[in-house]
Amino acid sequence: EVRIEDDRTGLSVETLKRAFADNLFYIQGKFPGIASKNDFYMALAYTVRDRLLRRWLNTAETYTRNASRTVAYLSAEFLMGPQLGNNLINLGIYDQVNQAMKELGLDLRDLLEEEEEPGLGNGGLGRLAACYLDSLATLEIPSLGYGIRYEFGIFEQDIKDGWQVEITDKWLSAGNPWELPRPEWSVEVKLGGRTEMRADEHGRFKVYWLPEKVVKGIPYDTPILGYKTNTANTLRLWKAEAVESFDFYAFDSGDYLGAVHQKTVSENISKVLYPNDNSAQGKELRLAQQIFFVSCSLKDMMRIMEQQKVSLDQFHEKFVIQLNDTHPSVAIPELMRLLIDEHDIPWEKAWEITKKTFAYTNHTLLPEALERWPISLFGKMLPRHLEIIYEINNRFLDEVRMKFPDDKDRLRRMSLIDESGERYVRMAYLACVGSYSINGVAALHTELLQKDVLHDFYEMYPQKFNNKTNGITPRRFMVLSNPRLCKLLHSKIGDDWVKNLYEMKKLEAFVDDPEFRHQWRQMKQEIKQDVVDYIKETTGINVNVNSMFDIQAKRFHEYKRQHLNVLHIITLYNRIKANPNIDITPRTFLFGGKAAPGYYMAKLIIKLINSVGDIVNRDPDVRDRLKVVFLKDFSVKFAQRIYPSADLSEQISTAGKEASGTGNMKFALNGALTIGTLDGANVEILEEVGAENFFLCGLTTEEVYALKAKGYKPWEYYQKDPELKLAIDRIASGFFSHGDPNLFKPLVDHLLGNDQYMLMADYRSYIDTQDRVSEAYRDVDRWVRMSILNVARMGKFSSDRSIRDYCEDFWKIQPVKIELKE
Ligand code: 26Y
Repeated sequence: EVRIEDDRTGLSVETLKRAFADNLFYIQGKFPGIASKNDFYMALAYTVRDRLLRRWLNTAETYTRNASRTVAYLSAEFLMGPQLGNNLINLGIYDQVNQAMKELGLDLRDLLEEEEEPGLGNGGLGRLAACYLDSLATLEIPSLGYGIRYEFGIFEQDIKDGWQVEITDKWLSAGNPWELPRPEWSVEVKLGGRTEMRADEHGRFKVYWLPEKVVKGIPYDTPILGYKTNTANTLRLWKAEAVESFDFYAFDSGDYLGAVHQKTVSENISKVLYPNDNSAQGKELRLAQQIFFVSCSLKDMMRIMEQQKVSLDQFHEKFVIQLNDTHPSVAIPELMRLLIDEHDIPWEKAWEITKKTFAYTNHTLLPEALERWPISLFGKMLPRHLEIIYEINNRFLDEVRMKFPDDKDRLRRMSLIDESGERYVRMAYLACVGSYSINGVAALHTELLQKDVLHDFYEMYPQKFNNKTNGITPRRFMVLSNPRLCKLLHSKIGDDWVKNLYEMKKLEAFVDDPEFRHQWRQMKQEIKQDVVDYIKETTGINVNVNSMFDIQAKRFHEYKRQHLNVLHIITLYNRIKANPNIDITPRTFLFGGKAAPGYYMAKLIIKLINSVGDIVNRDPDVRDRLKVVFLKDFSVKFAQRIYPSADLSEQISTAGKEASGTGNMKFALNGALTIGTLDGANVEILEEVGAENFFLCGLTTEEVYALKAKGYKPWEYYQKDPELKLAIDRIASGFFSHGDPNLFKPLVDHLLGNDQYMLMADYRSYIDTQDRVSEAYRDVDRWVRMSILNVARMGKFSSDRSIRDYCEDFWKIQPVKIELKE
């Protein structure tokens, strides 16, 4: 039988080869003899994109026809990672494409490596948004991701002389085959100026906003394919451009250069991702970014409603808007403004709609990460929004007075305006008042929000609060990133777990099978060998494949305590120096992660790791039993390579500081054991895998609070623990800094002075637990069992579970099946 396949949709190896050659010729304009690796990558990417477009259009058509209820996920960050491999997995054509490339003399893995990833996020929060898009599409939930198309994503990290150096991330320079610009859906956003009260054409008084500036937002759409479904949802990112007509004034007056300058100013809005995570800076451009993408997105939703003939009164029925932290929370006054000023809906009605539309996810307990905007800055850029916020606040404080009469202090505490010094708008409070749901991202985190950071709001609106423990997508963080483990799993339990991670439980049946355990260990060795080769290639460092891979990969922040890990390394080193023949479990310490460019202490910790590595890696006494490697430029692409190789996952934040963590889940799902504190989702991981399969250390949140309350004296711990004292003294003496005692002095002073994150208090417990880890690792059989049980019990941490919970608990959205049609 001869089957003729369409070159743009066919999935056979022959058709894929033909389509690939066609795209190389007609899109890239190259023949194989002169094509670069990037040309080949692009040709393949377009070949895959063609195969996705029908799903995408069928999905859009179905949603439009049904006017389906839709989640709009608003996020300033989407840390998507490379798209090609994920699309191959989700389309189910990885093997065919692999074969097609092989027959053309190309290596698919090389082409996958070629992709420049869109690093449009800092870390956890941005990556969570990306995992959620994957799950929404896989669960066939109508949804749109809305964000900013930053021209420069998170900086690239280089290490020079042990220090972090930042390089601009020009991710678009080779072109982006995954996006489609949609200029016909551009919108305009007003900024600055003033408001004025005037009568409209009917003689009614209305507020008019006379902006100083208007910028244009152009949407760029990226398809988000579900895993083995026909659903392809959309990620819509906004690029800022100048509005032509607005430059006319300048042209008229002959100020051509002035007009061109204005154009650059407008385009600056989507120029670069702010590289801070968990610390708000209150910068004007950042507020401009927020209102820009939020206003574009709300107007886009209104356009969609108009197209589907849904009345604006029904906004909250057509859309639920999930706010990914407070970064998009100016959507609350912006929706009010659009409804009241631009669509003549009365305040009460507009407020009812608004309150039923928004849901707010909080991602942090750190006070410095809570966004507050100085009133002066806010009013200058968003004069109308400030008026609306004042009105919301007046009405809200009346409500508080009703519920809690004669409680002046409560009013002061809860006001949306902080009036304790310079006046600020408190964005988290605005989000609480304007949303019908407020959630934390792990059970402990939600509990702490209710008890502490948002306690007053919990008393005011207890019914709004709920927990949604984070999750990760097993498609990217298992199927794509760990083919070896998947193959082994497939031979024992099939692959139902890809869509239902609880199915992983079936693995438990094999834990007593010695042959299976042997295969498990074999597999891990092979993965580690790949990483050993990679490290040799990129750093020149020789790593022992039999050593324990002890990995801490995450953003650098003092609360995450990478320096506690360093104190452990130094302690082991000191033990070797004191007794060179000591019997020690060989370890390789791997670090990865970026520090915010302005965060001095975090950068100093990176320098410390590299300095300790320089000494430890070269000391002949160590005899290769310890290695310290800093892997630069940690990214999604890199994460996928590194998670599968871990034996031990470091999750050692000060209890009460890490909202959830998601790296903890990625490591455990790939068979690493965790050493961790009772913080964030660690608590739930421990509960799932069992305390006997988890290395718990450190103070609990209550103990941290209690110790702070009674007066914490870090210096006493240092004095009382000889190993701790020796470790600190080594740093302070200049031993790791060519004899310079000043280099790490700020760090040492911090630790012995106030030690905000309580490393001194947790040191002993951490070291003792690490000693138990070392002991356990020597018992290969026991370790493998624990590893298997960790993987088997990770069902809860699929982002599919998280998204199902969101859908059922408060989004109230049902799946919509997509039929494939021409
Ligand atoms: C205000 C601005 C500077 C800012 C920018 C980025 C503030 C915070 C952030 C990012 C925060 C973040 O990534 N938080 C992490 O969110 C993850 C997903 O919920 C959690 O797992 C993780 O514990 C939390 O630190």
